[in-house]
Amino acid sequence: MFQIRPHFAYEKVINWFPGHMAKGLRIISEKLSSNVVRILNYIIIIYIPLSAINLKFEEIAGAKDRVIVYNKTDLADESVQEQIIKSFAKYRPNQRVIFTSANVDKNVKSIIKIAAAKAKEDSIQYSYVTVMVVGMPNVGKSTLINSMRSIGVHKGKAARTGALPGVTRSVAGTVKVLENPSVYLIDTPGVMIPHISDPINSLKVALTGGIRDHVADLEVMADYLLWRLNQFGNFSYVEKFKLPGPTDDINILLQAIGKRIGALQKGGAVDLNNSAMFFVKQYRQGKYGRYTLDDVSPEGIEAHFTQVVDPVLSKNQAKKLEWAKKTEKRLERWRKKGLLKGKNSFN
Ligand SMILES: Nc1nc2c(ncn2[C@@H]2O[C@H](COP(=O)(O)OP(=O)(O)OP(=O)(O)O)[C@@H](O)[C@H]2O)c(=O)[nH]1
Ligand SMILES: [Mg+2]
Repeated sequence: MFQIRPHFAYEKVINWFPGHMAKGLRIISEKLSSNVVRILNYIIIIYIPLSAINLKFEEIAGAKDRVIVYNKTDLADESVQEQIIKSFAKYRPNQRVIFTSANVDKNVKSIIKIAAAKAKEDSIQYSYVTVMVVGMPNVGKSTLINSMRSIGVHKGKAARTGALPGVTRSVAGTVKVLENPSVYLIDTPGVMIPHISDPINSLKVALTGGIRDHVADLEVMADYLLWRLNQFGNFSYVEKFKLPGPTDDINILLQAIGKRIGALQKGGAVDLNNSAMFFVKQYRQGKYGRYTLDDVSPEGIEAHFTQVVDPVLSKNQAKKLEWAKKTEKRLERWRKKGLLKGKNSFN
């Protein structure tokens, strides 16, 4: 009889942090700490609304005014939006949350309005506002910039986009998306969580296209996808690939996919990697319905904020304070020894 595995066993963490991300993160941090950037547009892909929160951005953004944009709403379960709004109202009351489908310009105008309001609010000091767009790879940052530009100043594409993660390689120059008041955007390379700790979270990021496929294992991604579809009671793959019934065995499904699409090796054996890629790609295009892979029940979201996000942020905050104290003590010692003249400068 068909039975679903009670747990998905996966121990390996998929890490992907090429050099351009480290460099990008450093430049993002520098620009945020200067006064160049006044709003942070933080894009999160909606079908992993919690796993795609990169705490590195939270850490470096500090108190900077920010808009949380949940993009690709066309691919996720819409009922999740209400729960996300409620949770942000509770745990992050100062952060605005917007839901978009940047590829079809849906709800993008509201982000331009927020930026324009900020520029007007600060008009005595500034006559423009610069918004930096950050987020994990492949969430739609560059697409959103093009969409804002098309809506705001009716101009064509300024940023390169693509279906693979890692298309934008460096922090770009400013792109004007509105006149009077002037609103400028800065595109940035997608940055993965530097040391992702939960193997399943890393698998979800890979499955939803945040990690290059060659870094992750496509057959494991396909297996996880099958397991989740079975959990959701979505057995549409049975008819699609002419199986006798639902299965919890990825090998059975990949064999059927390979035969159906002709993904065969020289001797006639099924090419499992190509079959897995086909299955995963179809999922990314929304061909298996609109599912959200994180636990977005009120308890699930609460656990994420209180047990994952807040402890990491307060730990980092504590580290920064400790470091500042140590530096102050060291400076004091040097001052006493007469090595420092004014507050911080050497003799
Ligand atoms: N279905 C859907 N696809 C989208 C949406 N927004 C962007 N995309 C697609 O997602 C892919 C990635 O978009 P990009 O704008 O290049 O993503 P990015 O965040 O700039 O990616 P990196 O530069 O690699 O970090 C492209 O194929 C876009 O067409 C959306 O709202 N819905
Ligand atoms: Mg990009």
